[in-house]
Amino acid sequence: PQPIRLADYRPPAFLVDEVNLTFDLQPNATRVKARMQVRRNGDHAEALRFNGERLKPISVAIDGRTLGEAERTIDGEFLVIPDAPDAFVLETEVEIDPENNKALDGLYMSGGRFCTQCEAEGFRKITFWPDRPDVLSRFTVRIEADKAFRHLLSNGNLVQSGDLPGGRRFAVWNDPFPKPCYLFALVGGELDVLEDKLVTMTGRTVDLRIYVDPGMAPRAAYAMDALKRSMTWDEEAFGREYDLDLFMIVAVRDFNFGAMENKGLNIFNSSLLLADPATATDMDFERIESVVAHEYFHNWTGDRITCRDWFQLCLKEGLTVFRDQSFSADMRGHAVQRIKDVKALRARQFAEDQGPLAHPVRPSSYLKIDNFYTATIYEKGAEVIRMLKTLIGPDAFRAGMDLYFERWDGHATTVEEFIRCFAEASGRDLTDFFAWYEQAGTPKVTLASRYDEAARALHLELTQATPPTPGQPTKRPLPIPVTVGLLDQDGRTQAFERDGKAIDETVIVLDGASAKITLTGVDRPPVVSALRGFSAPVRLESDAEPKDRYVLLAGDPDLFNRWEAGQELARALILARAEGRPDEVGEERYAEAVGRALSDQAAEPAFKALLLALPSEPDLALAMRPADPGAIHEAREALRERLAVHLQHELRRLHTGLQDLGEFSPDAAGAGRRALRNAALELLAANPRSEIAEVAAGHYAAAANMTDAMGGLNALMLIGGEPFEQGLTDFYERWKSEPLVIDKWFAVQARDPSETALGRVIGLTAHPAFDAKNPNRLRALVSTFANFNPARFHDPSGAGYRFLADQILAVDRYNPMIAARLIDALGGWRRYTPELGALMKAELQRIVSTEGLSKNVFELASRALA
Ligand code: HT7
Ligand code: ZN
Repeated sequence: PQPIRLADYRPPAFLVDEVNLTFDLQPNATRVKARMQVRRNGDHAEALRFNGERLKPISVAIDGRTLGEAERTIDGEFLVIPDAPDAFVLETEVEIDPENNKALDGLYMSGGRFCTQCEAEGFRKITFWPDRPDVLSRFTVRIEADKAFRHLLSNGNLVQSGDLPGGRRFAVWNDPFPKPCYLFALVGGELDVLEDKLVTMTGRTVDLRIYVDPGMAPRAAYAMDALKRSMTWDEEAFGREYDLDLFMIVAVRDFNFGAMENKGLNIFNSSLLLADPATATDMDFERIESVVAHEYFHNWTGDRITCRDWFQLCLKEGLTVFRDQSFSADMRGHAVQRIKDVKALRARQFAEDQGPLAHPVRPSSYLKIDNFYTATIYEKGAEVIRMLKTLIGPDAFRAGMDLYFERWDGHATTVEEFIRCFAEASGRDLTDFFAWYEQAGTPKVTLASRYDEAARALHLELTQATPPTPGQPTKRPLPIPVTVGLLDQDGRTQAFERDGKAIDETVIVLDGASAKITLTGVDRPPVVSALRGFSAPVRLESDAEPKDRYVLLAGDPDLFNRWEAGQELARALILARAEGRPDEVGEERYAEAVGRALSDQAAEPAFKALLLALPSEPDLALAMRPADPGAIHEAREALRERLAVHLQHELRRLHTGLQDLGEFSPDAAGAGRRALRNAALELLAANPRSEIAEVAAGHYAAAANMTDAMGGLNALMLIGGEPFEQGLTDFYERWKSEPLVIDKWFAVQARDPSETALGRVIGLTAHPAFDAKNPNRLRALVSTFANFNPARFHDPSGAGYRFLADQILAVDRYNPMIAARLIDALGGWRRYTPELGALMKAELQRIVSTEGLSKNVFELASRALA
């Protein structure tokens, strides 16, 4: 297959200004008629080539005249009309089979309902169309279906609806805003609806509707609340008002991704929409809040202003993640949110950057764009915007955003044009900054410091280097904002001077390979707190000693760095043990420091819960060369046991004292208390004393909400044996009719690090409740096992890898997008011990040599081997 390259971009040869679509919905034979106003774009004589995949053509007509076979051809995945006029009406009719569409891309059926997913290239599976984001059209959509499909929905405003003869219904929708076809949506089925209203900043009333499975409307209440808060926040933070009179969200059970921002009709994976305290955990509530916000924010950053081509994906995704992270920080607390965002970035994006699939935030070629919905585009894309704000300041940033909205509203544009708005608004030359979009890899920043007591000066030397990534052997320096503050040896904030001004904190911009900076007025020997708030997506290596990190852990006013100091100490302890090196940090001292942090009355429970969690095994594997997951697991468990024994009284006190007595609230304060209580229990589970099993079983049995039930079941899983088996049986019996809860039941077993877990996971693929065609269920078992159970996935026999490869090959036959997402776990094979790496590589080779492989899986597996 030939790659698509950014350098080959050409404007579309034909545009479609208006389209009338008519859907006659039938599960196995849906008819789609399209009546398009088409015009030639520019002075050229090219043939018209519209995309079309898996379509059964019925007819093609131009200006009312049906074209004969010789006048139009179906060339592979294109409808080709060699002699099209300059402006004309093109009418097509095709037939499609939604019920047998298990790729969940285009028009398909989920739970007996029709629904669509068109990003990135699904619309071509619905009708012939120039399926690219720079063709913007006004859509009018008529839907006809059997009356059993009571709700017939599409984008925009409802123009008309009613009954038809023969027990059928119809609805006509018009969307006044021109949009690319990837934002088209249609839903047809029997649904319940939760309704509300919101008055916007200019006093307009918007109707809000969330459509869900019958009986589930009460579980949409939290999503509705999150939606209203998002709409108001976007007005306050970015001056953006909603533009239609109606905003709809539909929940579906079978969905390849989290959610989709179709104009005025968002479609959500039900796991990211439905929640009540009995069935959803605090983490579910938190994710629902952030995804509802994310999809809503796309209305301006994605829908009103869209991407010129798919290489510009970060233009909408990185920016919208930045916006949803800012929203969540305002809702739930800045420090805790930042720590969670950075944990996710390191777990997913840093790992991507260290492997064969490393790519820039704006890639320059691809085979299947579906493979590029990556952590680099999303999370690193958001980090780049965060740095931009740090570099030019909040006022110039807001002015740049205002300019972007004003200049590009209603258009498809590029990252260059986006950055140009900030250059103009700030008066700064951002040419060098652009390299953040074009260069892959995580820069390593080294910091060396020297204190001159006599001169009261601190000399800092910063250097940067980015390791080579596939296709980019040499790297240039990037502008890296490094936020720095100073403490004294007693942990008190220490003021200093820079350019003659007294300050507590400063941003040093490292924009060459190295830089030397002197901070003056430093009265006492300092402890340097660098990269505060994780001011850039880099790996920082400083010459700080363990004693400095203890000072930071005890009292850095920058809570991100306070947490980071604890993580670095723990990482050093675990890796020293895993690699058989002497411990320079002191397990006892570390345990005491954590104990002191836990009893700090001023710190929030949510923050303490984060402090208590040791770096994850995948995180540790990134820091060990070659990585030995078995040794990491044992070393981490040893430290957990040490902490559990050392802190047992404090942990028991927290576990008892934080019990929820009042009514459940999903807010940050309530969630923080539960997080700390469950983190205490998780650590207690590492204490080998048997009575812990009783505490965990009691916790599970007494749980009044899903967060605590899962906290209890998780602790029982870590303890293992009969109490865990009893918990699993009880949980299944209680929740077997709730698919989203049963996903959790599969996932907790997939995370079990005990030796019998792989056999159990393989056995679960034959469980009557396992359905590999449902992406949520498949992810719960297979993806959780491969990505979150390193000790068992990396079994020295290679059986874990074989299991994953078998699953990938089986799923690829009907859902290539989901199969391709599973490749990641094998992609980092070069980072592991030679024995493990060889076994992983062998499975990748088995995958690429399989006949009939999809482009999606072929692209990722072959790049992983290259
Ligand atoms: N923009 C949406 C991306 C998406 C998607 C991409 C590929 C295949 C299926 C998909 N479903 C949704 C989601 C978002 O980032 O908001
Ligand atoms: Zn998005």
